Amino acid sequence: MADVERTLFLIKPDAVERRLVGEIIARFERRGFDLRGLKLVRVREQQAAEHYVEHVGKPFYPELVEFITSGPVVAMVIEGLGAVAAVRSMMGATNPLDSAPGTIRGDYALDLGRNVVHGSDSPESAAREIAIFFTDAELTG
Ligand code: D4T
Repeated sequence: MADVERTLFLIKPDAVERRLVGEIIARFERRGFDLRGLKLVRVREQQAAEHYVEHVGKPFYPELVEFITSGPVVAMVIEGLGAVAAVRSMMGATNPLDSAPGTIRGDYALDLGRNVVHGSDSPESAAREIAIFFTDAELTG
């Protein structure tokens, strides 16, 4: 049996601008996940740098930071059985051209640089990333 996990999930500026927030959150609620944190934020440069620390120095890093700081983002903590892997599978492959239909990216995206959502890739990443976006007092349950 999988463990109950928490994962950090971001609805990126492209999806907020396209008014996809409700549709995306509904998918996780229908699947049976619980929301433990939820807010609309403007990501600061410092937060973006912490969040994308593994990509520092890569050619696409400047665009990555510019994009995630370009407009409001919905930050969420999603909790449930096997949440880290299940949320990743609901997101689809990083490059939307490889994302299966029925996944979030497979249904809503084409462009790798504007790929709609982010989800933590391991329980360790989740703990690190949740702390970048939420204080303990902002999380319920
Ligand atoms: P995020 O972090 O946005 O959920 O994406 P993934 O976890 O699925 O993928 P990632 O960390 O490898 O990439 C982070 C982010 O960088 C963009 N990107 C990635 C890009 O613009 N060009 C590239 O060549 C790669 C590999 C897309 C997602």
